[in-house]
Amino acid sequence: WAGKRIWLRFGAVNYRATVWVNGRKLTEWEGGHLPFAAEATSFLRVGEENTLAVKVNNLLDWTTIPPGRVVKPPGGEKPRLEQYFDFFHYAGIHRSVHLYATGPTCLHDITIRTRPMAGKVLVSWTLEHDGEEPYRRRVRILDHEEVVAEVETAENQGELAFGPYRLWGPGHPYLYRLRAELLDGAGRVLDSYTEDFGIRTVAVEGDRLLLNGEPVYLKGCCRHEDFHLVGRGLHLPLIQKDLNLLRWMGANSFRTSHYPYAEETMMLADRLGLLVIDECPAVGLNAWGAFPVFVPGRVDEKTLATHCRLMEALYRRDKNHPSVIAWSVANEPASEEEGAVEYFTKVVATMRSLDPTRPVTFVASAAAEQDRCGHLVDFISVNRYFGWYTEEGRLDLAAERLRADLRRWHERYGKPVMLTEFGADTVAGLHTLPPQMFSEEYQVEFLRTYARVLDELDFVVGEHVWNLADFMTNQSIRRVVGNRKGVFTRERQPKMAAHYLRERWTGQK
Ligand code: BDP
Repeated sequence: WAGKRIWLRFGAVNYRATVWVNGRKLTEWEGGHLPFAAEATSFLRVGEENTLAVKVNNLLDWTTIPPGRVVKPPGGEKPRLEQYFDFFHYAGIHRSVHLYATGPTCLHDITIRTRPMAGKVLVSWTLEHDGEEPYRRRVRILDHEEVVAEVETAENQGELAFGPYRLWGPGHPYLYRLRAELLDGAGRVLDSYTEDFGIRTVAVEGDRLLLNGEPVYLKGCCRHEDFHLVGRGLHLPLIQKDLNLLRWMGANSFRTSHYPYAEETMMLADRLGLLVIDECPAVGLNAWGAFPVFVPGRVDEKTLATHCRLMEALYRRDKNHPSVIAWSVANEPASEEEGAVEYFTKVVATMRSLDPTRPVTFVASAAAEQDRCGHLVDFISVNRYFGWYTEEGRLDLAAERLRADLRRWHERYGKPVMLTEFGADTVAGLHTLPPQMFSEEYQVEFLRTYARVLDELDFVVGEHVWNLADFMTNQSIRRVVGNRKGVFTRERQPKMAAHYLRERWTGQK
């Protein structure tokens, strides 16, 4: 470590973090699910014991993403945190903390974009570095150990071409590697980094979502980072287990509801060929309207700035993953409100200026005729609970409502529609005939009913069941120890619905 630059990197701390090294403040960060790093060289004493202290604060307010607020009840009761989302608000250091060393000149970031053409692919790359100006950069593309393209240049960006090449996609998750090196005048390597990438295109055309030019239908479940033994703490076997369960059911995709997942999840999705709608942590915007983030004529600039900053952090972290096929900029914002248009015009524009290569969506809960923001996005995403929160127990009515509702979205915007959530709370082991709410039979009938409707509508481009597994929430009369809409239990054992989905999805194209 001696003579090197030493850095500290936190994978995620929920929600605010202040970091001290040997009693001196090193850095602070706000945003619960994304990484941050700082150089600690001058704070550390190499070869001695050092003290690292982290203060974590999970309070939310109207400028945080997600928003929330501390309510002080009259009469001297303890203040409590009011949250506008349906998952347990775990506080703490949720992901790995790394201490690492670099030379004085080091790579900070790599951006890789691919443009597949007939017979060859163009790979454009951009490097960011820190410290002294290196003499040259060497960039190589590796297919396993074989170098298929190489350049040495004084520039921080360039393009490499090679061919033939293999496309990335579900069923053929072929990955290449780009190795970037910073060189000094004598050709010595000052720093190097190797990043995986895949070659694939994604586009929206008419009523279709296209992957590598072919229509793709998204089948899968939303998840939560949640497990009875570790809460939201990073647990690598759980990530492997969850993605294996998705594949066991024949799923090809998931959404990172309602916040960015661990980087390891994204890496595994690349390797397994799963498609990901990558969601930023903006859940519950304007939900209760007590301190609205947007009202006609006024948008809370501080919230908007946090929102855009976190989307940029998400983009920077996840931009090179072939698995990421779309960005979701929010879950269930009040898109029916007039102020939402100004707010989301800015949010979507920010995302597009960062990344012109991927479709952008937000996940709606409003009725199609009331929504005001669908024109801003590339495809429509909607969450629906007919037959659960409304039309309770009436799956015949639920089917009618769903059909009419999805048609209205399509008629209104003429864009593909994705059903991003649908599900029914189910207590594992509870059986009823005829099927009644909360029973395993009802969950299967609920999913089957929705599937029938979706299969009739050719503008629907995917279905994500809510949820892969049961997860913890705050206590409420609506929750039987957490949200039970999992098709697996919180311990990851299947309910009947998991077998039903496996039958549906493995039998489908
Ligand atoms: C949806 C939310 C999701 C909830 C789900 C439910 O997007 O976070 O957990 O409802 O109520 O509206 O189960």
